[in-house]
Amino acid sequence: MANSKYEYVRHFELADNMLPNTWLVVRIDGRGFHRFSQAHNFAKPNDRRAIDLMNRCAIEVMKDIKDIILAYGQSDEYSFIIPKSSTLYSRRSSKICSTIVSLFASNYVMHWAEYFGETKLQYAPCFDSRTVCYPNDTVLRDYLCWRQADCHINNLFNTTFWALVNQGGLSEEEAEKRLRGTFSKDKHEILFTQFSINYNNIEPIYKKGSTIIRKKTEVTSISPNSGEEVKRMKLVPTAIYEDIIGDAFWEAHPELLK
Ligand code: DGT
Ligand code: MG
Ligand code: MG
Repeated sequence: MANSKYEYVRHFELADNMLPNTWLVVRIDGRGFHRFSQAHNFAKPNDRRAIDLMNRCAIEVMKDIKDIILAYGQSDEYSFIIPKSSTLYSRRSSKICSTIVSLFASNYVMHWAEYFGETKLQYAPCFDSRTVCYPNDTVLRDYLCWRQADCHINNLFNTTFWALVNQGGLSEEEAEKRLRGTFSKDKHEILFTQFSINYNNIEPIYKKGSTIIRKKTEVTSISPNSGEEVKRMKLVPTAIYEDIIGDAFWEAHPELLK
């Protein structure tokens, strides 16, 4: 078909291909989740249903978009890591991040009731997204360290804050004031001496956030021909709650940075 006289408008679209041979990271973040968490009565400081739903969405995204090798999530955010060698959508930034965030949000709505049961979804949740490229393995690891350290700092603060309010009888303003200027060790101390909480014993999912990797897993399916059970090994996106700042995680998964 001949080009229409209107087709020149195509040239107003700018190319946004990300640099070759760099790590691509797509981070999505819930829009206004301060309000969203209140509207849906999220437990404080952490709502396990909300975390499990976020993890489920990330797993569904990874099942669909095979280029993603790892995802890391905490609070209302998730980061998806795409390797240097990937040519996904010709590395077009907006194509990649809009596809990932849209898939994530639709899964969030689709699976909401499985995690929240009788608590009805009050309004449509929304997530923003961005694509960033990182030039080498060190910067990529530093990026993930930054997000996990953020999880740790916020979780320690929130755990102490809500202990002071819920168990210590302080108002939110008083708790805020009590914690102003305190260091990590002071919060550990408050938790331990005032509330007999040993922060080290808090579940790793809250302290470390969630990392999704493709784990070799035995899966059973029914052969369409024979009707018999067939067992085979498959790479299945699976949530783990480990430290990803130290070297141990990366040494245990050398395939990630190869
Ligand atoms: P934004 O991202 O600029 O649109 O604004 P927000 O409100 O989403 O703020 P953000 O992303 O900095 O912080 C995440 C909010 O979500 C924060 O207010 C705490 C809340 N949130 C996330 N997970 C939980 C949870 O498990 N329990 C509770 N109670 N709140 C949570
Ligand atoms: Mg947010
Ligand atoms: Mg956030």
